[in-house]
Parts: sequence; C-alpha cells; structure tokens
Amino acid sequence: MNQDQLKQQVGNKAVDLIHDQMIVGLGTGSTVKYLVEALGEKIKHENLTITGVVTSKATAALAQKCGISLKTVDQVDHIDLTIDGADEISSDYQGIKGGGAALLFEKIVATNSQKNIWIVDQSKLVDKLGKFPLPVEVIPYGSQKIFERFVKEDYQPTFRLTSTGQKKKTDSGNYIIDLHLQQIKHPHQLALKLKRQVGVVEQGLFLDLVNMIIVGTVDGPKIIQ
Ligand code: ABF
Repeated sequence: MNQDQLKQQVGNKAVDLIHDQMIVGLGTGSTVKYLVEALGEKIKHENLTITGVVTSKATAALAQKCGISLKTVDQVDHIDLTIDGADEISSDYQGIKGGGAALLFEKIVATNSQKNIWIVDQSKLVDKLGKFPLPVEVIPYGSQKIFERFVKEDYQPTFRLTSTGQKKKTDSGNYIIDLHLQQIKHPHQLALKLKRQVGVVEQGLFLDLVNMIIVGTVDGPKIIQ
C-alpha cells in the first residue's frame, strides 16, 4: 500500500467515530480530505445530521462540496470530536502540526474540542519531534525582527514561501516561519519560549492535546489511545 492508500484507510476508519447529531471539528490536509469525502457519503446514505467546524478555507470549500453543513467555532456551544492530520507524532504522543499553514485555527478548534483524534499514515510516527520543521505563525509587522532573533537562537528559520517565492499568508493574513531544529528535546519549554515572543501568534507544537491516534498500516488501521 502506498502512502495515499494509508491516508485513505485512516480517513475512512475515522468516519466510524462520527454519529448522528455530532458537532465535528474537521482538520486540514490530504489525510483529512479522505475523512471529509467519506463523511459526506455517510451523511447522505444514513441521512445524518452533522455539523462541521472547519479549520481552514480549504477544508470549508471541500466540506461544502461534500454537502456537510458548517459553523464557525463561535457559532457552536461545544465540539464533540475533532479529527485532524499531523506532520509528526512523537513516541509520547506530542505533535507537530502546521505543514498546511492552518495551525492557528486548528489549535483553536482542538482546544475547544471534547476529544481530539489525529489520523496519520505511519510515516508521521517518530521517536522525538523536530525533524519536521516547526511552523511558527507571526503577524507581518515585526516579523523580520522575530526572524533575526530566531537566527541568533540558532533555530535555523525560513519564511514559508509560495510557489512564486512570495511569503505565504495564512487564512488570517499572517506569515509562517519554519524552524529547522532537527530535534526538540524539551517541547514544553520551547512552546512557552516561542509564545512569549511579541508578534508570535501561535506555534505548531500540539502538546497534551490528542486523545486517540489512528495510524494507517499495511496490516490495517491501528488505534492508539
Ligand atoms: C494538518 O494536517 C496540518 O497541521 C498538517 O500539516 C497536516 C498533515 O497533512 P497531511 O495529512 O496532508 O499529511 O492538520
């Protein structure tokens, strides 16, 4: 099975956890794409009432195309379950997210959810976080000064660029600086240090947040909880 088939495997498996009347946070990325498509089919075939809460314009567009009714996080009184992808998951179930530049809304939805599930292919499982560059969302004003401070800290920063070499803007109009750290020994300390920087909006360490992980493997979906 190739990576895409593993993503499809877990996207389809995660739909089994969604039941009638649920309010479900829908993440971002190519694995979640399969979840959203499978959920659209399930709603149609089982005539379910599901409310989706999205984490990006991309997911909103796909969910609408799949016939899933959507609300913002402020329009619902709770979120039963959020299902999202991840870029890296460590052996102690901490995560790096934000490869899709949606980490801010993803973390807002995740921290307002009663349960968080990550769906990943097995390539995302690592021992320690950090090989995947850590995304940091910053407001444009003063972002160069933050970048220079990251250089001094030896964080090996790069601005996330578009295919035409422009600084990529998130759904909120912010920039992403990716930190090429290779290994993050103390993620909780780093998270606090980054958040203290004036101008940093959010960072891609998702710590102590996940309740269940569904991993796509050649032997079928593996559930870790
Ligand atoms: C999203 O899932 C992002 O935070 C992360 O980048 C992405 C993983 O992408 P994919 O499922 O396409 O590998 O939540």
